[in-house]
Formats: sequence, structure tokens, C-alpha cells
Amino acid sequence: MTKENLGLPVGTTLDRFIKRKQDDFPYATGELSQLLRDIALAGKIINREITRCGLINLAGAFGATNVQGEEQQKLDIVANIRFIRALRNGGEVCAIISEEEEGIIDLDNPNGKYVVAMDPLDGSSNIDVNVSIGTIFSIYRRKSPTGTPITDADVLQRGVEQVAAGYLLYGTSSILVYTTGYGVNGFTYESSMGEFFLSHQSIKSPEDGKIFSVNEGSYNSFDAGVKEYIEYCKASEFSGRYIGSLVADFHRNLMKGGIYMYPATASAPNGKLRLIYECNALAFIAEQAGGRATNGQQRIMELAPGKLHQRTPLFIGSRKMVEQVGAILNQHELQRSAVDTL
Ligand code: AHM
Ligand code: MG
Repeated sequence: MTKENLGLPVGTTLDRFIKRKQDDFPYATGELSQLLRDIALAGKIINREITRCGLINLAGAFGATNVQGEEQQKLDIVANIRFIRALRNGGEVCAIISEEEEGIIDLDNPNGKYVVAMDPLDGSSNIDVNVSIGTIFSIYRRKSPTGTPITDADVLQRGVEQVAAGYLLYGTSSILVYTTGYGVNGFTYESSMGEFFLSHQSIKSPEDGKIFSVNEGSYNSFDAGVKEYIEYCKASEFSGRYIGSLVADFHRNLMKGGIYMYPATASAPNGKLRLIYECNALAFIAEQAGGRATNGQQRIMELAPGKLHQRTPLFIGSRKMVEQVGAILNQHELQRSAVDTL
């Protein structure tokens, strides 16, 4: 039996699953396992707040903007606080990067081995209208020795250096999906028992699909190559599905086969989504499930981040679809460079 497929039955609790995975690695200290449990705990708390937010005055805007100039919702702030608290209490993490905070969050725990990058609540424009939202997280091993101060190199790591990544989708049912580089597994939350149970074992994404997800309101400012691919999707009568919650759109396409695209636009020339805490985690999951993730030309997980909140265009999902849009974009790039050299 491989490390990817543990042969554990559906219904195994997340705790037991994590423990079994840890036992596969004789030198594992259990710290990563504890960290995953801390994330699951924070996820349960966020799930509780989301399901009753219309009743406890948690809906709506907080009245401030984050470092990226986006309006923060109350639940953005709550999720951020809950995750930071869970990771601080857990003691495995030395630093956090969050969509909601400008700088590195130093947890004052120089002995922590891990760095976490997270978007505590993604798709926040959907909070007030009962549409699915999510949490995205990436886990890195710090580069500097434990016991020393955090450095930029600890947090500005490429996606290929992730030791684990995942997301929580708060939807019709809530699910935690994660990978440690040995396949992808999903755990559905059973709220009456307060437990995540293994429900989706060794997830493999269809290698091709018939769903395309993109905000077509920005069509006029997409590059010619992106427009050509969208026209191809329409000519092929693919289904257009766009929730506007990255985690939800990604999860659906992962299960059913499809592509999610957030290209460069006139108002967001580098795309909208953030490399370190949105794209890398989902790229790791996509690849582990047999899919792909690129910025149109390059593999997302190989991009070297220059700054914490760096943005990138994103094309992610079923292997053949991402490769096809990449080929069209390359073709347009070649034509453009040929014209430039005339
Ligand atoms: P957020 O992190 O502020 O919630 O923004 C990210 C979200 C993604 O979940 C979603 O796919 C995208 O922004 C939607 O953007 P748009 O409304 O421009 O289509
Ligand atoms: Mg986000």
C-alpha cells in the first residue's frame, strides 16, 4: 500500500487519519500533525460563526480596508483572529502571512518550525448572501534555524517548497481538503459531532473537463489569447460556472473537471489573486490530484515571490484544459514578439 492510499475507510476521523499518516514517517515529530489539527480546529470555529452570522451581527462590512484596499467584512476579521489564535496556541508556527495583514505576523515563538500563509476567509463578497466561501492555507518549513528571528527568506518561498496545503470550503456541507504531497484527501464536517470525517479519499481530478469559470464581465480587457480560449469553450458548449468564491469554484472543477481562470485585466494588470496565500496552495492540491496550475506560461509553484501580497494571473484545473489555454497564450505571445521585431 502506498503512502498516498492508506486504504482507510470512509468515516475515519481526521485525527486518526493524520495519526496514521504520521506513523508512515518514522522520524516525524508530530509537529506538522499538530499544526493540521490546529487548522482544523480554527476551521470548525469559523464554520460555526459563518452558519449563524446573519443572527449574531457578524454580517456586513467592518468599515475598514485591508492592505490591498479591499473592504474588510466582519467575518474576514473574525476568521483572521481565530486562525492566528489557533496557530499561536498550537506552538508549531513561528510566523504567519495573512491576506488581512500588511506585514509578517511574528508569533513570538522562535522555536516554531513552520510558517503558514493563509487567506482566512476567501470570497468575502459572498458572506452576506449565504454563498459558499472558504479558507486557504499553505505550510512551509522555515529556512532560518529555529531560535533565531524570522527572515524574509522564511516567508517568501516558492510553492514547490510547501510541505502541506489545503482549504476549507464552507458550503452546503463543509469540507477540509489537504495534501502533504502524497495525494489529496477530503474530510466532510459533521457538525453534530464536531468532527471531520474522511469522505473523499485520494482525490483525482478528471484530466479534461467541460466547465470554464471566469468573470466574463472583464472580457473586454482580457488578452486576445484568453478571449480565444473562452470562445473555444463557448463553441464547444462547455458550461460557464462562476461563483466568485475561488475555493468553491476550484473545488467543483476539481471534482467534476474544469478550469478556473483569473487572467490579467485592465484594472488588475497582474491578475487579482495572491500568489503566496491563494494560488500556491490550490496549485499544490491541483497538481497532486493530476491537474495543473499556471500563470498562463509558467507553473505557479515555481514562481519566486518578491513580496508578501504579490498577485499573479491564474489558470488552474484539469490538466488538458490548462495545457490548452497555455498553448493558445504561447501562440499569441509568439505572434506578438514576431510583430515587435518587425
Ligand atoms: P477576496 O480574497 O477578497 O475574497 O478575493 C478573492 C476572490 C476569489 O474568491 C474570487 O474567485 C475572486 O476574488 C472573484 O473576483 P471578481 O469579483 O473580480 O470576479
Ligand atoms: Mg482571498
